[in-house]
Order: sequence, then structure tokens, then C-alpha cells
Amino acid sequence: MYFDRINTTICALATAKGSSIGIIRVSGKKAFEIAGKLTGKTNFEHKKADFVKIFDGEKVVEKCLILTFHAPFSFTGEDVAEFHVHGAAENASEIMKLILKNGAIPALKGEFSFRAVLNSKMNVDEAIALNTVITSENPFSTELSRKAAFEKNPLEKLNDLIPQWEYFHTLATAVVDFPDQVSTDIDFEKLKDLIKRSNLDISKVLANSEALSRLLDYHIVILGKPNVGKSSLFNILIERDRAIVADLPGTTRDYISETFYAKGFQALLTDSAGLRIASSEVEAKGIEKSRNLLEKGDLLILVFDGSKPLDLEDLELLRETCMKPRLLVKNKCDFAQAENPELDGAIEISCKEGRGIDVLIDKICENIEKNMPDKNEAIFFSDWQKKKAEEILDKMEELKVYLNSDQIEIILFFISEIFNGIRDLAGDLTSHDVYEQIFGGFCLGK
Ligand SMILES: Nc1nc2c(ncn2[C@@H]2O[C@H](COP(=O)(O)OP(=O)(O)O)[C@@H](O)[C@H]2O)c(=O)[nH]1
Ligand SMILES: [Mg+2]
Repeated sequence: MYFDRINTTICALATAKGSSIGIIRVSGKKAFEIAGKLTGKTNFEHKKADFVKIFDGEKVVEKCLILTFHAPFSFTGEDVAEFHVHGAAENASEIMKLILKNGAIPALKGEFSFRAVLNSKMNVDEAIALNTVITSENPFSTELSRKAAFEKNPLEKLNDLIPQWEYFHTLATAVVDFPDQVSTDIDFEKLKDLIKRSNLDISKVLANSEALSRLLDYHIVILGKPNVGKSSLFNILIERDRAIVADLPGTTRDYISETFYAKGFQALLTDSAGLRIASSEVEAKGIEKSRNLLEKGDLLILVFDGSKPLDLEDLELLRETCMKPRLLVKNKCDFAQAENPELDGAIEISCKEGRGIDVLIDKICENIEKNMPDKNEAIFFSDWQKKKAEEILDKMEELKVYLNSDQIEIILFFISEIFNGIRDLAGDLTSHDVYEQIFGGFCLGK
């Protein structure tokens, strides 16, 4: 689809509804012609902003800025005109309609980036990193994607593998095409080494990408029996009164989640109903959900009432969660404390007096930090890249089965798949389909 449209002029509103300025991007051969029709201007200089009027027939419908870039020195590598109009609502959408009426077509998702890649303004890995810069809601993915988009992209290291796979690809093709003429046998030991190195390089990036995904999805769950102070702690950690705090046990019957921020980290924090035996059906549902949360949480905060001896329910919670990353918290340390050897080393807090909370927050952040990706290692920011990487790893495993056999056609098939796969991963896309898959997931107007 993207390829069928490369001679068209595309247009999209690049700012979201509600913005005070709407930026309408127009890219393609007719960009300046359209801009001329709308504004009456005939000469648009490179990298220059002009204050213009936009006419609909005789009527002035807008006074705005237009910024123009001449091909190939623009984001897309084509002629580009950007209209900075008032708002990104009705006014912008009517100006969009005028642009469309004068010869542009609405851009597809990611089509500006697609054209930038096609015109060698950036490679596809940089485009993916840039799209992550735009969509990231987390300081870590922002930092890592900025690095990949604006500095040297660490994924470039995969380029080193390409000539070696190309060598085996050429050799295997020759053996298949001219079985009698090729004297050199394929050096399977050398090929095995290449598989090993490629596997290591790709697996490392994949592991780092998984670490980033886990970090972005980090989920902390507060668990404990009713009335120990879970909701009080939740409210303190998110710094506002969201969960209901009550003297009556069993008040939090469902669960509430909010974003927790501390020291540059962020995570989803969930306050749960307890895990005790339910006294009503509604409560039973809440407890069932808590049990699921126990499974899903990356970090569990187990809250106990330090002023009371642990009971069977507390001990059951300790037992059930012993295999999960967890922090033990003794709340209500403003009361005289009971003897609870099972809680030795637990963090002592008082939600009522705000004691011990800093220590708890430090411990939470230490746990999140353990999941930090390596900032100097490459990252796959898109699901497409991760899937591709996994496919290549699988194909290398399959190829290993045929090494040293005379099944040269099968060997060639896998070498060819791996060779093309690594080229795709390194940003040198090998088929039109791949472009569609990647850019279809981008933002509109980018
Ligand atoms: N003295 C004291 N009371 C607390 C403390 N934390 C919570 N509470 C009280 O314990 C009761 C239950 O608290 P809540 O947060 O609703 O517990 P949950 O059922 O575990 O969510 C409420 O009356 C709170 O005011 C604390 O540190 N000290
Ligand atoms: Mg509660």
C-alpha cells in the first residue's frame, strides 16, 4: 500500500485535538503547488517560515505560519510544507479539507517516516526508535529511544553479521545451482561459529528488550489481610486519597491501581482486597482477583499489623508468596509491637505517623532497578523486531539440525531466511510486506 502511493502528496494533522496550535504536514511533489493555491504565494524558500493568509475562494479562513523545506533536505526527503494553524479541532480539519481538495491525500499511519526511510533520510531502526521517542510515557524508554534515534543506534552492531551470512548464502546458492562446478565445500564448522555468534548477539538484544518491557509493565501489588493498613499505605505511596480507608474489615472489595512514581521510577501500584475467607459473594470476587494479582505482581508488598501476633491467615500469605519477589512490611509501629519472629527484618512503618515510608520507597526502587535494561546494549523497541529476532533464533536452531548433511537445498533455505531476517533487523528491509507491518503501527502524522 505505501509503495503504491509514493508519487502522491500526503497530508496529516500532526498534533492532537485540544492543542492550541495544529500542525498540518504536507509532503510530496505537489506540496508547494497546494500551498500556493491556498495562500496565493508563488515562492516558498527552503527552511523559511512565512506568515500567510489562507483563502477559501475569496474568503480569508486563517492567518497562520507556513514552514517549507525543499527536497531532499526535509524529514521525508520530499518537498514539505507545514501549516501551523489555530487549534487542532474544527478550524484545522477544515483547512485539511482544503488541502485535500487541492490535490493531497490523507496520509496513512507512519507514512511520513516510511518516505523518510525510502529516501534514505534514516534507516528503519532509527524510525522505530523515533516513533518510541514520540509515544514513550516512561523516562527509561525515552532515554534509550532518544539515544538510538539521535546518536549512534546500538543495533548497528548487527550489521557486522550481514557479510558473513551473505558469504554462506552465496556459497550455498552456488552449490545448489551448479553442483558440479563448485569445488569448495561449505565449511560447516565456520557456519556453526557464525550461528553461535549471531545467536549470542541477537539473544542479548532480545533479553535487554524484554527487560525494558518488564520495566515498563512493572506491577507492584499490596497484599495482606483486611484492616492491616493496605489502603492507607496505597494512598501514601500514590500521594492522594484514592482508596477507602476504614475500620471495618473487608472494605476494599475490588482492587484499585494507580501509577506510583519515585526517584525517576514508575510502576503500576495495586491495592487489593485481602486473601481471607469471604463473608459475601462480592467479597469473594475481590479475593479471587487478589489471588490473580499475587500471580501477576512483579513485586509484592505484604502488609502485617505489627501490633498483633500473626494469625493463620498472615502465615498462609507468607507461605503462598515465598517464591515471589516481596517486601515484608510491619505497619502500625506507632502501637506497642507484638513478638513476631517470622517478620524479622521486615520494614517497620506507621501509615498513621508517616514513619518508615522513605525506607520502604527506597526498597521498592531497589527492586525496580534490578529489572533495568543495560543502557549501553541495543534494544528492539517494536514488537515486530522482537518477533523477527525470535524467528531468526528458531531458524538457526533448525539449520543446525541439517549441518553436515547433504540436504543442501534445505540448508540454503534456512541460510537465506536467516540472512534476510538479519538484514531486516539491522534496518535494511528486504520486502515490501515488512514495510507495511512496521509503519502500520506508527502514529498518524509521523
Ligand atoms: N494506629 C494506626 N492505625 C492505622 C495505621 N495504618 C492504618 N491504620 C488504621 O487501620 C484501619 C484499616 O486501614 P485500611 O488502610 O483501610 O486497611 P486495609 O483494610 O488493609 O486496606 C483504619 O482505621 C486506619 O486508619 C497505622 O500505621 N497506625
Ligand atoms: Mg483496603
